[in-house]
Amino acid sequence: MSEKNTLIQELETLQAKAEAKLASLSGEVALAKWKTEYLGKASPVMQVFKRLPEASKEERSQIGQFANQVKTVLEQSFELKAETARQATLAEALKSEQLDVTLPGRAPLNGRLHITTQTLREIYRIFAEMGFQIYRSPEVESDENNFELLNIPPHHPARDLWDTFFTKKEGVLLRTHTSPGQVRAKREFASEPIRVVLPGMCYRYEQTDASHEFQFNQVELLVVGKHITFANLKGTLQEFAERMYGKGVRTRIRPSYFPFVEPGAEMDVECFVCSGKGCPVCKQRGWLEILGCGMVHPVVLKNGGYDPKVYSGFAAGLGPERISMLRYHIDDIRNFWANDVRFLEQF
Ligand code: FA5
Repeated sequence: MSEKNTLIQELETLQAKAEAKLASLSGEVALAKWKTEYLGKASPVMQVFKRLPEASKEERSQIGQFANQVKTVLEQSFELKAETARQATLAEALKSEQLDVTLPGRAPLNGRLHITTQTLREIYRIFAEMGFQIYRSPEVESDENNFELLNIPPHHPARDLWDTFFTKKEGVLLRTHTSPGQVRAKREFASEPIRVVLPGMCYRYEQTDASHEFQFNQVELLVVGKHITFANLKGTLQEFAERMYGKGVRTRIRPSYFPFVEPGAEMDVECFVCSGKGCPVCKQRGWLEILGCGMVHPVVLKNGGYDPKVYSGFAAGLGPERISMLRYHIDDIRNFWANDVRFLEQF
């Protein structure tokens, strides 16, 4: 047999074998392997081109042509098969990773400010319009600032008004009200005029109920200057109530006792639940207390560095949670710090 016939026969066998193998394959990895084996540089078809010099001159072009033909046929078969494999992979992916673009999207959950933060900011805004600045003071306080300098010496029965959390360190406690901040502000500014609000968390060892928590916020008001009168205090609080709750809100100021003011008072707002008739929220009183207030006691002014013969002042302690309760008709203060989103997301 001539060299031509041998090579052509070899190529025919090779083509048949390659095509049969290709037909039996599936998967892109197997196909890539097939391509290297039958069309790569070291593949038998390519080797035929190297062996061409072995054939005679006349046979060379015929063998070359035939080898080229085999190579083209194999390449076309490969492309066809590869395309079919790509389509199969795509169809599989479309089936397994199905995405229904007609489904409604999921709304992102928006965070928001806690209801007390919102109320605190509203309180700051109202008092800022009246010329008050914010003065911050610590939640962990000395007994001296929380009680003694506010005219409540040790063993004075007035201490019973505030059930206190004491720390293990002698003379250090969690403040029961924001009034100790008064001492700090006065000592810092004496004897300049003062018009500040002192906000923050307070703590009391309380039996909790619908209107009492053991942690709650207060906002203290403090005004010190010359010729400050009880009329200024009343006017400021009435203006605050109207800006907070709207014109026509029913309030009352009644006498009360706090050792650090003289005279002392409390301000109530009509109960939103019973409209003044009496219910468990207002303890049958018809009114809800929102703040304590009064004219700063001469001893307390003196402790802060102001001469009570020259200066006078007023102070008040507001409860922002109670103020929110009245505003949004919330009937239990324990909701504020229970961290139940069903409650929190309503505001
Ligand atoms: C005081 O704490 C005084 N320091 C207020 C004050 C300041 C009087 C300056 C005079 C001059 P009282 O204990 O009443 O007072 O609390 C004031 C306000 O804090 C209350 O009106 C109420 O709104 C709020 N509050 C008091 N205790 C609680 C509590 N357990 N839970 C929620 N809010 C409370």
